[in-house]
Amino acid sequence: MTAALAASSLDRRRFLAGGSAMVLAGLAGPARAAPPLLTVAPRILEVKGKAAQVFGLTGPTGRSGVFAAEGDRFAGAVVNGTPDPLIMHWHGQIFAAHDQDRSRPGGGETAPGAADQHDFLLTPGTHWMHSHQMTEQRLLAAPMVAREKDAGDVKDVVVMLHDFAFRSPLEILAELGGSSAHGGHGSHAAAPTPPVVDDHAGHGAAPAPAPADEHAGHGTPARPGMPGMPGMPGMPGMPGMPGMPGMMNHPMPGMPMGMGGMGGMGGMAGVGGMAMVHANDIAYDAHLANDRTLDDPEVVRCERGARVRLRIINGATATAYFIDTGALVAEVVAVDGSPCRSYPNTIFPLAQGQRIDLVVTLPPQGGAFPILAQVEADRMRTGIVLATPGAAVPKIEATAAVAAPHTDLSLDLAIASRTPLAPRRPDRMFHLMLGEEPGYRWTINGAVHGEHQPLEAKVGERIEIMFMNPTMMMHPMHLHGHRFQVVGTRGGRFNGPVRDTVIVPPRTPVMVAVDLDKPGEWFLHCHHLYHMATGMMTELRVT
Ligand SMILES: [Cu+2]
Repeated sequence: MTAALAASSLDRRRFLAGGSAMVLAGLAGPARAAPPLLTVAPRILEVKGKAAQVFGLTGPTGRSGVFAAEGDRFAGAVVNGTPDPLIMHWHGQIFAAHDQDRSRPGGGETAPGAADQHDFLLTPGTHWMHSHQMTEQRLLAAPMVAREKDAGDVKDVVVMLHDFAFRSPLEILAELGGSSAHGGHGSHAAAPTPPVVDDHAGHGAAPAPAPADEHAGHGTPARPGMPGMPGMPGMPGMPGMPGMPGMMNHPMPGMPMGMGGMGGMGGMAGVGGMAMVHANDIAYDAHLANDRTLDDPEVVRCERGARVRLRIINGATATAYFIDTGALVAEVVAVDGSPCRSYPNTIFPLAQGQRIDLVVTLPPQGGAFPILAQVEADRMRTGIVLATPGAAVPKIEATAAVAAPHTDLSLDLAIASRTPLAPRRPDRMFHLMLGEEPGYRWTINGAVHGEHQPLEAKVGERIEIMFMNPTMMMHPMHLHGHRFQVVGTRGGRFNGPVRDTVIVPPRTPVMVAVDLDKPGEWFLHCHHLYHMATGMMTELRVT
């Protein structure tokens, strides 16, 4: 069904009378009787047999998030039914004007119990919404999909991935040794009662000291294959050393793309006491696909021979996955909601914030086909199952036999956009050096958010941003309100996909190009929640 969401009352009646699954039905216009577009509220989710308090974003029909059609508008009220001020980000919604982006710098919180009005054209494709606060860890995220007019005769299956912990986000942050003082958006932990920290102001209230256990420090959750890293900055007992930046996070102006001869990437890279490339600095209790673990996965019944478009969203806060379609060869048709030239494979990296649309065809003989998401550099996984009617669904272990590799730019190098930027010289070039400082402080150009120097540019300009990452972790870098094209890496320029979130692997330069088409102050940040909360965020000011 395609209908403008700012629909006529006739349309609205039709939707309501028909019990349509259209999430946005009944939300057009100022009619007081109209139900909210979305209600954000606490809910109880059972994970591994244990109840947890998380959040849900529910439309009038009870469905999570938004599933609409190209041409529809996001028009109506978003109600904050949580006990904390709420800052929502419409991730991938490039038609949301600056003042519709509640996560803009200095932007608007919605008070508890209050309603927030929106009206913007939905961006076609697979996008999502999430809080720009620590509550994202508590599943305050949902799909925001506008089905493309040319999507064709495929069955849409939306898969939302999450990393899940019973601990509160502030407890996790304390384990890491970090403080959210520089997150810019407060640290509303929204912990179950009693709240861990009442920090609505969000400016400087440091969490409790890290418990002295094996999880303290950073990068060292006790996990097989991940040895402790003595001497690593940020270990317990190693206080912050202001004015004494670590040797590997010193801004190095003019550093060439080869990253100063630091050589090969990936694998173990211990160099003279430097840390090794690593991922997964938080020990999660579970990984979820559509709220479920592989103990009891969602089983989506599909006809034999059916064509299925998987719309997979990595809503995890600190985990990148590899999507594994197993026996089904998948055609990637879009990344981050932007169409790309079809590329077949069975394994696809997906970092925090990214989306991937994969088309698979079930065989005529039918069967059960797990679609898995395995944590990078680890064996843990989650997923759903596509199964034809009557097909038995086998038990799938939540731990794979072999650890996945680290994510890298390989997918971006393999696919090309269907909507690339026009050839043009950039008007401005920015170099952003990603950095890590002792005490779990993550920086851009040597500064945490709040001490940052905004990037300044003009409407109508083409800018290029070169990310350089001498740290030992991958950073999924996300720009609000825009799409960029991935255009360069160590090997030089290439014509990569159009995205809004790009993997910047350790010691690998990545360049993106953006056409600036609207004014505003737009965040540019790492989509690892705890990197963002401890400083890895800047802003792009477009005037
Ligand atoms: Cu990061």
